[in-house]
Amino acid sequence: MKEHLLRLWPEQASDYAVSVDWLVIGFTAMMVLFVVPVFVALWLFIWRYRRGRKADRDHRAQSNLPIELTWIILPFIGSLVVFLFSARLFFIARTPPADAMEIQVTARQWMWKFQHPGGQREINTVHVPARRAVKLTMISEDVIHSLFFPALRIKQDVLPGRYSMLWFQAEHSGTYEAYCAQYCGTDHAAMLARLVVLDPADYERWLQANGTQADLISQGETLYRQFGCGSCHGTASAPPLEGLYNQQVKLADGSQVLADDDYLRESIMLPQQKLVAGYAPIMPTYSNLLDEEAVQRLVAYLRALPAGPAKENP
Ligand code: HEC
Ligand SMILES: [Cu+2]
Repeated sequence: MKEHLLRLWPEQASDYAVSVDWLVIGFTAMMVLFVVPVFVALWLFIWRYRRGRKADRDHRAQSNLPIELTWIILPFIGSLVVFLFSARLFFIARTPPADAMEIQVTARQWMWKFQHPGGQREINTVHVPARRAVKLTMISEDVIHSLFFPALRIKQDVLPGRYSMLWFQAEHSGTYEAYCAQYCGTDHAAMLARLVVLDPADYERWLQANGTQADLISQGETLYRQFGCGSCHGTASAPPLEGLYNQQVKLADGSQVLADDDYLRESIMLPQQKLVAGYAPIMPTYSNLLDEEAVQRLVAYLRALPAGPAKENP
């Protein structure tokens, strides 16, 4: 961690953080350029036309086209540059690379829980590899929280009932702070977490040392068996789940939805909410049997189910 003469900013742990800082600096500089001439002119006129001063107050309309064009066009271009730069950053922040490593995050009063693809679980600390895109799929078990990584310059609300996403690629190994940035009750201020960025080899070692019996997908498979999902799915009374992920689903009310993470989650937690066309509303509600972490495992399992041989109704 570098020492700075003047620590105005938190450390920069990613290239994205560097870009965000340039945006802030550039925008501030532009605002100074806009504001300083206005205030200089303001004080000049206040001085020149103060009461009692014998100044020429004969105001004839004049115009100077080149000057007017300059003060319209230059700020316009400047604003456009800032807009394009920030639009680009926004776009980057909303589009995780397809090969990003996915970590599941569950927030609750007042802690952060993390699940790795290999099944490793952590509370209030998350280990990630450096120089690798990491995508966080986040949900809350109670109220709205917000996960904020100052060193990465990213922050996102974590909502109950719906997944939200953050992604980043940390460049330097180190330990960075994370905060809950949404007031969420008595111990909100203590809802802190640590982001530990490890060099890829160290991360592999960490995974090994914290290895689990089963990765997230097989943990999901176990739940699938435990909760008897297969007693209906796999028979004619329930839709097949193989290859369902990212497909369009026809609903009983005639509409269509994309079977994304949120849809899979909702289908398990509140199956009557969106009924699949052609099936009876017999699926039990699992919202009081499964917590969000278990649902994340089930969703990971359902996503991994390969599209089986096109099944005719047996
Ligand atoms: C009693 C039978 C039954 C059980 C048990 C059951 N389901 Fe279902 N499931 C259904 C039926 C019927 C539908 C279609 C109607 C609907 O959407 O509710 C369905 C729909 C779904 C869908 C949406 C499918 C689609 O094509 O869009 C998912 C996902 C799902 N179930 C997952 C599960 C999981 C995971 C479990 C176990 C935790 C489970 N189900 C247990 C009967 C069941
Ligand atoms: Cu919180």
